Amino acid sequence: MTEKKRALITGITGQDGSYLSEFLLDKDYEVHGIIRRSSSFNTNRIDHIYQDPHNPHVSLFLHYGDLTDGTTIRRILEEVRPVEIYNLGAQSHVRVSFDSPEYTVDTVAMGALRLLEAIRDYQYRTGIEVRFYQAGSSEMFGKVQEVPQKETTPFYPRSPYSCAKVYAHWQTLNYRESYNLFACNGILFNHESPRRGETFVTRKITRAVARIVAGKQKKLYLGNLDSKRDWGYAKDYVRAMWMMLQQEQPDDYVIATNETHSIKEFLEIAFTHVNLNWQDYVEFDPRYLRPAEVDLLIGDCTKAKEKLGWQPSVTFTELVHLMVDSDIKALEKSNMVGSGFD
Ligand code: NAP
Ligand code: G4F
Repeated sequence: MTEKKRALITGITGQDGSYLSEFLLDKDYEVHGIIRRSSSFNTNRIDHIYQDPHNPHVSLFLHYGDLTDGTTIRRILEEVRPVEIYNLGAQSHVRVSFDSPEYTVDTVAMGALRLLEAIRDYQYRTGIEVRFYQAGSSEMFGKVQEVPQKETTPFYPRSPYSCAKVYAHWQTLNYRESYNLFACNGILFNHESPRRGETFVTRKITRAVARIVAGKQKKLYLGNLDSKRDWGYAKDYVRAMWMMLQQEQPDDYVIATNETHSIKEFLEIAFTHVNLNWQDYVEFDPRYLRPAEVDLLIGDCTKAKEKLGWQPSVTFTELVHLMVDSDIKALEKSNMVGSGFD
């Protein structure tokens, strides 16, 4: 019997980590994920794929660790011996990165460096060829230099988060060139899903729509409604991560839909879907403004289409509808079991 391919995922409990795990398990990988110790459960996005470690045929394993803790990362690498590593772990909220810049940079920039250093030593000592994926972001393009943004567009980061992502991007490229590491940067534009964190604008809106329909919320407080984003579906985007690591040569790719929409357009589609008018519910709260904003993101994913054969499968309207429908269903379900959270 041939051995299963082993993949290690940082950020496995996040939106992308959960979809990527499902994707890799379907492809018969043995999947290992790093989770943070938390005083309350933080595995709700992967509970449905959790496997009892006592089962001899288990193929999903969880390890306690943190990107700020290099010793543990090295130990996990030695134990797991992965051939593919996906670095998805991050303090990924742009607004929060202005409040906690040191922690954000430690996780996002230094975390990537710690991982790259550990891989360099591990690969050198064992001779195992590791393939590394770095979760880069369209936020790195920041202040508009060119539209649409592609792999060659200059970066102009506008937050502690995106400055840290730029650092991780260049280190990844540097390790590829210096140590012959098979390392790829994905430059992913915003991607959403029913598993999107509740404080990102899309999920905040779709969750509020569900709660307003159920009579549990009266107002939705938001910041800047004029910024524009290129929003895709997270399940499509994790497929692209895997595709990058299956190529003959490592490279960097923009993953996007080539469309851009404002927050107002998102609101319009989400509220109209339940026959409501968003202007009746949305109020401005300056708390949600950022010291510096990214006004316009729209990606050109021609390279990914041509070289990877990747393309998005869900349209903007379909994405908004599926998120609203999912939040309505989730709320109905939680009412049925009598959750005490409302
Ligand atoms: P997410 O839902 O916020 O998940 C982030 C993950 O990182 C969670 O598993 C979180 O653990 C973990 N994490 C946070 N701090 C950590 C630390 N110090 N050490 C180890 N793990 C830590 O993010 P996502 O949307 O899935 O995004 C995945 C990656 O892609 C991130 O790096 C993000 O910056 C990047 N990205 C996302 C998008 C997007 O639109 N979604 C676009 C471009 C790039 P807990 O569950 O315990 O908090
Ligand atoms: O949903 P957001 O917080 O996402 P943002 O800042 O675009 O970042 C996300 O996408 C990046 C890829 O481009 C990732 F790298 C990053 O990790 C994250 O996943 O905000 C989107 C827009 C912003 O312009 C923000 O100012 O929505 C605006 N907005 C308006 N009101 C709000 C709110 N954003 C949030 N989070 N909350 C609001 O109340």
